[in-house]
This record gives sequence, structure tokens and C-alpha cells, in this order.
Amino acid sequence: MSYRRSGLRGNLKTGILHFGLGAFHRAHQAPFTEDAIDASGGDWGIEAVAMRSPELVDALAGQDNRYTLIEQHPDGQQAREISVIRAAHVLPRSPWAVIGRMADPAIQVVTITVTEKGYGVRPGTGELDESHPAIANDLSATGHPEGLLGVLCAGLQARQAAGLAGLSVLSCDNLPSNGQTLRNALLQFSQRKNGDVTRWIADSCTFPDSMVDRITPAATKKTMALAGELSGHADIAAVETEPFLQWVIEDRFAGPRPDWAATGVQIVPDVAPYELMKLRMLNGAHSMIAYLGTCAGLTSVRDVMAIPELMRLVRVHMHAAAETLPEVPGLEPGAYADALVTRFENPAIDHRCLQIAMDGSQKMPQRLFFAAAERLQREVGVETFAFATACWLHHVERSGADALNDPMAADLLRAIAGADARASVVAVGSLPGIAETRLFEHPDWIEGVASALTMVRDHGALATARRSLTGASR
Ligand code: CS2
Repeated sequence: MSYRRSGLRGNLKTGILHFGLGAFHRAHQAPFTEDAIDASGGDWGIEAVAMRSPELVDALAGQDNRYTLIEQHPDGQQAREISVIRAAHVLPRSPWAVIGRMADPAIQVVTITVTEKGYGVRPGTGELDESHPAIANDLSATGHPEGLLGVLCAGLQARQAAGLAGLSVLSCDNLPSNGQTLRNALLQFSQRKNGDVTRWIADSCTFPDSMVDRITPAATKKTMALAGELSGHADIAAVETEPFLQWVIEDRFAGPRPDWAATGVQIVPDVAPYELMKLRMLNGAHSMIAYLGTCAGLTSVRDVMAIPELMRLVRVHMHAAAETLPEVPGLEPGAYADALVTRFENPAIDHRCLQIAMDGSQKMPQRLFFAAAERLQREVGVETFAFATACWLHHVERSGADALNDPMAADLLRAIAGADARASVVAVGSLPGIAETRLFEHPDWIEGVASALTMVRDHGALATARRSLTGASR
């Protein structure tokens, strides 16, 4: 057990505005930025915006915006104090203040972790989803905006009006081509809302793609108690995370940035190969584990990995996902899979299946469906993909309206109601955002998922996992 105090100076000014104050931001961009300032200086303190709830902002305010970050190594903890967050806002409490911050010349970079569903884009296409509640509200409302795109659009408009240079707007969520997707959706939004600023956004701001990686379970009372023990004072904003940390960013900045490269961040011309590998191998396997786990009554990723046959199935899936990746010098999917298995097995990380199972409709296309469609086109098997999808559907039906955590919960539950597995699969496959992946147009896919779903329903997820393993290794 070790604990290190933050070395940042008290009068550090802010240069980054961050949207989404969840655990992931506090375990990823925050330490990277703190270390970059340590290494090379610069006024790159973070001003963070909580999109909805005030709890964390209030908690941070009560502890001088400092918190403990605990790295959970299999053989013990290393903790450090993070103090790079210098101010925090609650968006619904002070929307105009947040918008105004984007018109400050000191702010040069905006970073974003609002989860897949926070953008208001359709999962299968990345196009603006005008039926998304915040998008619909912000397109028609005359008052302050509520959602990410509305706030960005208003903030950039204020920045343009102030005669300032553009911003680098950096999405750090697990969306395919996250920067490009955000740019397209924001331009579509702004065109509809206020055409005038659209050209300025397109010409002056940049939206680098980025791949972010660090397994960060939701903080619990245990996290806080441990932080208290390690730091010697109460900490209700503490976070625990795995030791592994990776950030790959496209070299496309509108202006200055922290010296992230000095801390191991990879700044590259093209993020796509890194992102595809991570989304399909790490996140795809994660979703499979999460739905298999919840259906089989297992609580955490490490519990699934502790059953040798399931661990083998995870490996088989990673291998199948790897076969859909372009060959890129320097990227070794085999070694990556080995490292992922070790990370998933970390006995010190209690990463709940239910946490990962959230928002399946927003995650499945980029994690599993596109890769499965590519495999079908090449006429190779998709057993593990069909199995993971069947477990997702069973998780949906078992959770029901009260427990299912997904913005498309009502649509999914309506589609899946009824005993006929094939009809359920076809109905889910025709939902907006999923239909566009075109995977569910394939009869082999429908049959594969329907038969796995029937088996999961009748014999349980574990028996079906064994059958998928036999099918996939044939
Ligand atoms: C997880 C990710 O919750 C989820 O859906 O798959 O948050 C995952 O832990 C991160 O992407 C790891 O970098």
C-alpha cells in the first residue's frame, strides 16, 4: 500500500473544459493531464462539468476538488492524490456559466466522457438522432440547452462571437470514429439550430479521434473507506481503477495542448486500427462477459474469467474478433488478447457485469455487430457473436421494464415480448440504430441467434456457452 500527494501548484489555471465527471474521467484523462503538467508545465488545470447530478460536484467542493485515485494491482494498492480538477459545475444548475467558459481564451481544449448515449447519435450510423430527448429539446427550445451538442453549439457560438480561435474538441467515449462522429453530428445539429456558426465550427475547430482505455469499476462505499485509510482523511470522490492505462489520440489539434505525449499518450496520424482493436476485442468481449455473467448469475468479470471453460470462450471470441481487424505493423492482436485476459482476471478489480451490461443498444453495433457482419460476408462462423447477442436478449427480457438500464428499453422489451425466439430476434434487428448494421438481414445470423436464445431460455447460459464453444472451435 502506498499513497502519494499531488505536486501541482496551488495557482494552476484552467485550460481544459471537460464534460462528464464520471469515474472514468477521474481515472483516465485527469491523471494523464496531471502528469503532463508535472512533466512539462502549462496552465492545463481542468474545469469539469457534471451533465446531470450535483453529488460529485458537491463532494469535490467539500474537499478542495482533490480526490484519491487507487490503482488496484493484483498484489496490493497504489494510491495518489489528484488535484488537476480546479473547478466543477453542474450543467443544469448553471448552463450559461458553462457555455460562457467556452468563450474564454484560456480554454483551448474540450474533452468529453458522456457515454455512448450522451451524444444523441444513432448507434448503427453515427447520424444525429433527432428523436433523442436532449437533441429534440435543444433543437426546439429557446431557453438554455440541456444536452452535449446543444451546449457545445451554444458555447462555440459564444466563442466565435468573442472573436477567438477555434477549440480542439476531444471525444473520449467508446464510439466508432468518436471525433469524426461528434463533428458530423454537431455540424448537423448546428445547421438545424443556428446555421451561422456551422461554417466556423467546421473551419476553426478540430475533433480528433481518440481511443481511451482503463477498466474503472463504479466507486463504492468500500472505495471511499479504502481512500480514507490510505490518505488519512475522508474522501467521498475517490475512484479505484486497474493499473493499465492507454490513450491514443489523432494528431489533429486546433491549438496548444498539454504535453500528454510526455506521459505515454500516443499521438498518431490514424487512430482507427487502435480503436477497432479495442472496441472489438476488449469491449466486445466485455459485453459478452457481462451478458453471459448476468444470465448465469455471476456478479463480476473476474467471476466469469475464473471458470476455465468461460475463459476459453472469451479467448475464442477475442480471436474471432481479431480476425476482422486490418493488419497494422506494431499492433499484435495475439499479445493484446493475452494482456486482456490478465486484465479481466485481476482479482483486485470488482467490475460488475451489470455495470457493463448497461445501454446494450448503444454498444452492441460497434462491439459485436459490425465484426459479425464482416465475418458472415467472408463466410466464416459467428457462433460466439450469436451467443453474446442471445445472452444480451435474454438479459433484456429477464430484466424487464423495472430493471433494464437502456435508453431503448421500451422498444427492446416490446420487440422481444413473445415466446417465439426467431420473431424476437427479427423484431430487435429491425429497431432503429440496429437495423442499419444490416446484420439482421442475414438468415444465418437470425437462425444462429434464435437457436442460441432458445437454448439460453431452456437450458441456461452456461450450457449454451459450452455448446457455442464446441461450435466455434470446430
Ligand atoms: C466497458 C467499458 O462499461 C463498459 O461498457 O466495456 O467501460 C470498459 O471498461 C472500458 O472501455 C475500458 O477501457
